[in-house]
Amino acid sequence: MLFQSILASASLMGLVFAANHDVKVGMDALTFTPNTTTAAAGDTVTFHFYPQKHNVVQAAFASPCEPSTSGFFSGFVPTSSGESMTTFMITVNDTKPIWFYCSQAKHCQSGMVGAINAATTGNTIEKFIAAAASASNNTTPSVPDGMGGTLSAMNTTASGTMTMSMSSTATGAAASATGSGAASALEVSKGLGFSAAFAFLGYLFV
Ligand SMILES: [Cu+2]
Repeated sequence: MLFQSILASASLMGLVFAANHDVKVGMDALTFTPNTTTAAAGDTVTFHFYPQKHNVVQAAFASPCEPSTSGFFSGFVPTSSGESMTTFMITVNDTKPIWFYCSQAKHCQSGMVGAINAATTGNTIEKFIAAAASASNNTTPSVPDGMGGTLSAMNTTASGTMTMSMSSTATGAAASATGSGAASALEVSKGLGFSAAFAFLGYLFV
């Protein structure tokens, strides 16, 4: 697939040093698939969205269906059928657990939660799911779409040529991380660098 070859090209150019991990959002009913991901510092996690309308919101372990301070937020990514062209990518700064949920309707309470680098004892994904089930609210953050990460869109034209466009609404304000797993200013700027690199590569491929 061209996207992989673009990533490979970027890697050859020395721009990408880390692995990416894909998470499907709503592909299997109200779930993240997989709902736990093990990632190294510097890795990226890319969320892919399925019908009907989901999002990804960063939470703290202690409050599963509430946005964490300075956490990431994809915004709602609707798609009527199949995978959306829009993806949301975050960068993992360290191996501390990162918790997230979908704030649509009662999806969080229904088990639409997930984690990166969750512990296997103590604060486990199972405990997070259980806590989410009894949360009284499911809250959508009042921050811009794409906060703390990078929203991107891939489109396939009739000729089969894939073009890419990327944007990021992450700002310096978004990057005032508290160590809860939110992307730092450095990582956000790195993400913007990737976007620029992709734009450049996209130009080469068109
Ligand atoms: Cu959802």
